[in-house]
Amino acid sequence: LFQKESHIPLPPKKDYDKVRAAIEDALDKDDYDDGSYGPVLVRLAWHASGSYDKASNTGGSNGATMRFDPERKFGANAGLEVARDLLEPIKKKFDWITYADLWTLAGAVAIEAMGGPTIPWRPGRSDKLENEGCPPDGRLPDGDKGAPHLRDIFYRMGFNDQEIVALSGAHALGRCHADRSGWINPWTNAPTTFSNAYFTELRDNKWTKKKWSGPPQYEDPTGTLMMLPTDMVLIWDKKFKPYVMKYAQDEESFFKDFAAAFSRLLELGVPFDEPGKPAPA
Ligand code: CCH
Repeated sequence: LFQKESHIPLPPKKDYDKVRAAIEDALDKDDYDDGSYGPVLVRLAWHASGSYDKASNTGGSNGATMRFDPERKFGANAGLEVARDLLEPIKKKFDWITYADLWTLAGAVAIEAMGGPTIPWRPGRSDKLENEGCPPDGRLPDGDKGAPHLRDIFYRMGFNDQEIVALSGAHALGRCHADRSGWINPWTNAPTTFSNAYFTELRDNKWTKKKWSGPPQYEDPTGTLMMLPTDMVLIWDKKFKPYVMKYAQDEESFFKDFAAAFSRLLELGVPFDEPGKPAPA
């Protein structure tokens, strides 16, 4: 009996710190974009989660349905295969973690590694099968729309105006890619550093409509930085603007509010055993 038992494999120890370390190791690469995969990992975590609809309790990070058609082919998700492919060897190595947990953890780890706040994160998401269904297209925001659209999209997830502005501060990171969204350029001069620079740029820079044949975007006087129409809305709308001014002035309050909102975003629709309490590893 003793011998027989010794052949039963032990269940893997779920060491999330090892996964965190592997994600951190994969972040920096000199010849990719601005030198880091961090921004695109944050975008993957956001797009996996931002499909949530509170009324029907559908969509969200649980399920990792972006592995499948049609969701992986949604226009909004163009380019996110870069992030999913980067994480694939980590998923192979730590095969006990679900894609849904891995993608959201990668977003949290990336924010932290780029100098941002600690993002409360806990495991507990499961992966759906291919035939279990993707959320419908059109649940993520379109950059060329106005304030009503932003509110429709984020209120549907259960966020308020303050949280919309806080979450938008993630555009301190990364850039637009002509071949992914049609837009070009980064929002800030330090796109691999998490900071309140998105808000200081919105507040302090002079933004004018770019004259080109591409989709509508705004540029600073040097033409190197950009804002989407939905970014400009945050200083044009009288209810959004006070939060832009607050976060531009006070980075600590931005970090605190961003961490809370981003953590909640990653958990939308996830059926944790004990709401509010970390699930056991
Ligand atoms: Fe975003 N985002 N985002 N975004 N986004 C893009 C890139 C990033 C919108 C549109 C775009 C959030 C909110 C919005 C990131 C995080 C967040 C791009 C360029 C578009 C377009 C894609 C490309 O070409 O590669 C719109 C509209 C909204 C409305 O609210 C929120 C919320 C978050 C996270 C909390 C990050 C990070 C990037 C950079 C990705 C990269 O690859 O550099």
